[in-house]
Amino acid sequence: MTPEAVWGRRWENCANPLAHRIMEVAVKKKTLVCLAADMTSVSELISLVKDVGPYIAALKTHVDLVDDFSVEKWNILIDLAKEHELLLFEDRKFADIGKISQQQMAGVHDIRNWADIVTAHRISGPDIVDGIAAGWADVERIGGILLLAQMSSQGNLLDSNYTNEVISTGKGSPHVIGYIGNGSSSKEVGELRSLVGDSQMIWTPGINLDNNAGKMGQRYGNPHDSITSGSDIIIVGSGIHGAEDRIHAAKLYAEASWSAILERGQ
Ligand code: 6AU
Repeated sequence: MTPEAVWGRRWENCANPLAHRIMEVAVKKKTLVCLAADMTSVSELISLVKDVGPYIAALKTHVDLVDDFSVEKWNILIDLAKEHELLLFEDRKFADIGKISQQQMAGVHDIRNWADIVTAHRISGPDIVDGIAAGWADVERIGGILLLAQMSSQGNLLDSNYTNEVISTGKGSPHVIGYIGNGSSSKEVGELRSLVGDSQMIWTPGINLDNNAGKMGQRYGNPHDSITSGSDIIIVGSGIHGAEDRIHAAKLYAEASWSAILERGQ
């Protein structure tokens, strides 16, 4: 199948080249899964990606969870991600003023040099988008930002007014590839999709085939409901890396996501 046939309006309307890249990879590998690889060592990350790389479309990291970080080790992970055609997504959740966000793109982890996508909160003002983009520009790279429009954690402060502000900052921005939505609620994902329209993506964490697995305020919905309500990529962490058989689990999430996008149709 072609990306046009699978993604329909989204393919036609998303102008960001990174959005097209992820949509192409998703179709080629028949998966809409972004792996939340929340591991604490580079070797664990590498072994996880070796196992489940064929069943995922993007790799999300929290580089500050890794206790043995070194540029050399991280480069091995980057090469492995490339082998599997995975976009690298650092879930940094930038939240500071624009200038500091630009500087935080550098620093010890040098996110600007390897991440294709990062997350940012809108809390400090709209200039955070320019700050992050300037970080990439400093090393002559271009990346995409996912703004947090909703969250999956209970009691979060991102109410509907806040969500509206996030969308008005992101809409039309060449740097904003899309938004993080609350995957645990298909109602909220549907509302977010109506606000966003077809020209940007929605990625949803808070996804687990076991609705009751959430710990410390995390809430879960399932891949099917999230995608048919308007999510484009499901972000799955412990549902895969915490499973006894993680290859089997990754296949299950990939299949569920792929059948849901085909069902969603144009
Ligand atoms: O599947 P889990 O619950 O093991 O992991 C969910 C992942 C974690 C969180 O940092 C992240 O998704 N996340 C985010 C993101 C992606 O920004 C936002 C949110 O509202 N909830 C959430 O869990 O790596």
